[in-house]
Amino acid sequence: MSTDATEETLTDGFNLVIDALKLNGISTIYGVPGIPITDLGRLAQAKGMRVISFRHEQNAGHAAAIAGYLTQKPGVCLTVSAPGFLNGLTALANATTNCFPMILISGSSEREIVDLQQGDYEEMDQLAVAKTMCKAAFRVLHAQDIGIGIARAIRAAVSGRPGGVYLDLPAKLFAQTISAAEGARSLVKVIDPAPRQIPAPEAVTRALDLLKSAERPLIILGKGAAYAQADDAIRALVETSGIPYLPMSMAKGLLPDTHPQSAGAARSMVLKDADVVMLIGARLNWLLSHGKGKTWGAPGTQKFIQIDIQPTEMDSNVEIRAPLVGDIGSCVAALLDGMGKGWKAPPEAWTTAVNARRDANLAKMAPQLMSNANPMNFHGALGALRQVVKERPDIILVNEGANTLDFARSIIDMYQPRKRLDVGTWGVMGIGMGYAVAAAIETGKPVLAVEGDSAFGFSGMEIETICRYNLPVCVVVFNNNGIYRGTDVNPGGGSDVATTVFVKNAQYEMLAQAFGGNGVHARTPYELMRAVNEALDTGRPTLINATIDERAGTESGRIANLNPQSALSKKK
Ligand code: ADP
Ligand code: TPW
Ligand code: MG
Repeated sequence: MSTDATEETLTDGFNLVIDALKLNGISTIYGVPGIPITDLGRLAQAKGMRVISFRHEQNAGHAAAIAGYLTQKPGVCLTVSAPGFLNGLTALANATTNCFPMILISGSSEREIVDLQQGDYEEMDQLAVAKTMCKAAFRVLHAQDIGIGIARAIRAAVSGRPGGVYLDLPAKLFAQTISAAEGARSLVKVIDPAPRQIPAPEAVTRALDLLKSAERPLIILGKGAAYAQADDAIRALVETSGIPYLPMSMAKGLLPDTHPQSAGAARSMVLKDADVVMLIGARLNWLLSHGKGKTWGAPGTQKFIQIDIQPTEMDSNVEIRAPLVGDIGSCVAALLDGMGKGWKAPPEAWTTAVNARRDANLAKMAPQLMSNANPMNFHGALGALRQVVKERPDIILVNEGANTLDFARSIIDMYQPRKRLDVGTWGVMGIGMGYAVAAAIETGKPVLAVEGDSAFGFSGMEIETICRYNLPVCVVVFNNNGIYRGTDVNPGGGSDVATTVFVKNAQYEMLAQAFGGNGVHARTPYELMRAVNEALDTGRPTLINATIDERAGTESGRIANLNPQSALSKKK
């Protein structure tokens, strides 16, 4: 910039984008550089932002999404045009599906050329493509509008039901100059980006009346409840009400899994037998069998109360008798208020039965967790990791895979809110390393990523990113030689291996060694526990290749029922 007093001081698109983000408290960008955004990343670094460069945009996008989940501020992912944009899009769509706030900022080619389809470098009508896959999509054409564009993107991402937002910034925008004074005036600091939404008093009364009438009430906590950061109020509601609660996967730890009211290990029983179910930030989607069918009680015997910020979520699958629309913090506070002093705990017959079932199921599992089978099975390996998390309740657990996911979810107890990050609503593979990187960066806590060998492969190259930034991430690859298990044979009898089988006994630990990290091979639960503890003590990037019996898993883990049956597999 010129120091000549006669010349007006100018700013440009690059500076305005960064100034607008910083003004709104966004201090980290996850992305992959290239035309036209290389200088944007450089300048962001120069101006004190943290810019984390990945090896693939999908992983940067997943990082941004989980940063949004953990902080309630939209995570920002920055990508180049067309192919980079498309690589980031899976993460944007996944964030929207999971109700995580993120903004995908993508450079794009020149509108005039794109719209006439004249074959620009990385030409694509990105805005049109993105629109169908996110909550909102905007394009900024003039430097004067950058402040408004970013303000709109932030508000759209975090207000109401959070989700993914696309922001299209054409190459030409970055070099546009305007006077620095006008630029400064054009920036917007978003006031109250996610306003509280107070529930109607009559809706609160309706919910309380229904809850009072229950003989076998149940509370289900979902990841919306974890996102809301109303931890104390939720705990107070559960404890004041005395009602058994069931945490959905990412809501584990909102109250410690060892809480006396946890019905986590009595899931089948409570879903079937409860007469009134209160959902807090959980949707009645496939993960809850849509609120009907054989997982649930007889049709018409169960009544639902649902707390959600999204009014159209009500009655999405079954009738909601008491919809409570508002933000979870406000709704839970209103319920607590209404319960007052005269609240009566649910009938003891119910709570005793739930606790008995839970304790029996836990007792049944306990000896399996001590398994010293060699090679390890899932219970033996996860029994060791369960102990690690028990001793270090503030570490963050990232988890993906099929068997590796399902077993870890039920075996590893969580003790604190928002410590379990997993495949979420889509059951998507590939979130692992992106989530691990962002969790370490955003929280400063050590991260333990428990990964199926297939799951790990979707983002495995980011082990270099983890080493490059020297992050306290310990990745454990549950190596059972394949997808679900390693024992399938090619039904055609040819020389190709079966579609679910990988190279046998792959040495995943060497991937970490290649980039200066610590690579370890663990064959027993003891070796696994020792290696994980060392990684978490030293904070050194570590990859542990944990050999799991290739016969141990089951097809699709616990959701085999969702597989359409082919004639081939019926024969088996
Ligand atoms: P899970 O997969 O854990 O069951 P879902 O992702 O299905 O959870 O549900 C999360 C729900 O939480 C969504 O319907 C979303 O609208 C809602 N939600 C997210 N944040 C809030 C909030 N602050 N207040 C109220 N509802 C929220
Ligand atoms: C983006 C389908 C679901 S689970 C899984 C795949 C490929 C891997 C299971 O094997 P893994 O775990 O990770 O080794 P384990 O313990 O059972 O052996 N593509 C995407 N998402 C999904 N969900 C799939 C494919 C899938
Ligand atoms: Mg596997």
